[in-house]
Amino acid sequence: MNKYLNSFAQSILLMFFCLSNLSCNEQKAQHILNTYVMPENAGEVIPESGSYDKGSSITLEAKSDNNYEFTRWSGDISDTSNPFTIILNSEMNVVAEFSEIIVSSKDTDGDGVDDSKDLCPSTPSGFLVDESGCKIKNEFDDNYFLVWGDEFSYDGNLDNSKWHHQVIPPNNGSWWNDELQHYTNNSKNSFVSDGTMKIVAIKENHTVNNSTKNYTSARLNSKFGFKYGRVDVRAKLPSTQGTWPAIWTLGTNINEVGNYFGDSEGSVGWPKCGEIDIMEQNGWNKNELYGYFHFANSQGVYNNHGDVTTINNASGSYHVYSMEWTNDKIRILLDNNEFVSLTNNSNVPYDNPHYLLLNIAVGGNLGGDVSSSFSEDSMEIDYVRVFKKE
Ligand SMILES: [Ca+2]
Repeated sequence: MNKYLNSFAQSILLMFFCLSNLSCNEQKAQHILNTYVMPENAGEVIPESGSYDKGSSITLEAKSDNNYEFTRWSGDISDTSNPFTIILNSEMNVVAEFSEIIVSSKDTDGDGVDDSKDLCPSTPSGFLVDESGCKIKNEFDDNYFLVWGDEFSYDGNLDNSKWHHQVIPPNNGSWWNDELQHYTNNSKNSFVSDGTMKIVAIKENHTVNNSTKNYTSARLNSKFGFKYGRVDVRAKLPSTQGTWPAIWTLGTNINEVGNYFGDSEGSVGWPKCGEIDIMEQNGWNKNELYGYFHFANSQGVYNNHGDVTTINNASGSYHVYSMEWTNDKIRILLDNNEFVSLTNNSNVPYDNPHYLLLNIAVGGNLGGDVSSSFSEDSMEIDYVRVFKKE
């Protein structure tokens, strides 16, 4: 109470004093200080803009927000000190300039994840990583990590950086095995939607180099070659009589015209290049699945080895079709259960890189008679993944 009275009394006294003395008005004169921040939202200046007594000594402090640092004062002052003290003898405009902090980027293991975020900073080259920079483990076998794949988490045409369409019939205007289709790169024969890739066989006439076929389909090559590893493909198969879907590999050294690798990795031809059929389904019994090896033995003579297993509801539900390939064994698996294997030794040609093929043939040796009611049918692929051991 006393303090308030004292203060009130002082104000009254000062008022009388000032009424009789011009210099008092000069002492009470104020000036405006305007403070600005550049760029906006980079930080703040303390104190804020306002009116202050003429001649005031004001200490300005620039405070930066995250990702910015103070660089200099500009406007009516020019200095780099912070805090900085001014004497307010006139209206002043002061700008606090900030600059964005660029975190020095370094990716020591070259996996695409900056060291500052990389929880696994020494990933060997060739392995794909998650957002923490760590290898992606195979869901069935802890020894394998992802090196290539397509999750089909996009819409429209296939990812051109990963897939090649084989469209040139290599066998005098036809494909092999008396098949009835041409393969096209038309988007109605292969496309991605709703998280899966579709290969669609269609009953329609199509002509390539004066050769007309009554069905179209797609035959894809991975633009990725690999030696040894594990392949997992999760897929639903077609159900119509006469369709012959396949998930398989060939040596990149095949000399077949129109395949992605051409003769860039040798041209030994088939069967010397080696073939691994991870999944084939015939056209007449959709509850049977083939896993097969076709190859030339050490004398260059054609040979094969394989087996058939039973599959239930291959068109109505997804199954995982897999192959594990090491320098001493190749295993073929359905839903992670091995049903055929081949010893890999000098008698078989399985120590060269292979590429993946995905296709539906129509008719032919393993397609058989095509249903008269066939109009179109598809293979739906949820993912294709290739893994390697570290
Ligand atoms: Ca890294």
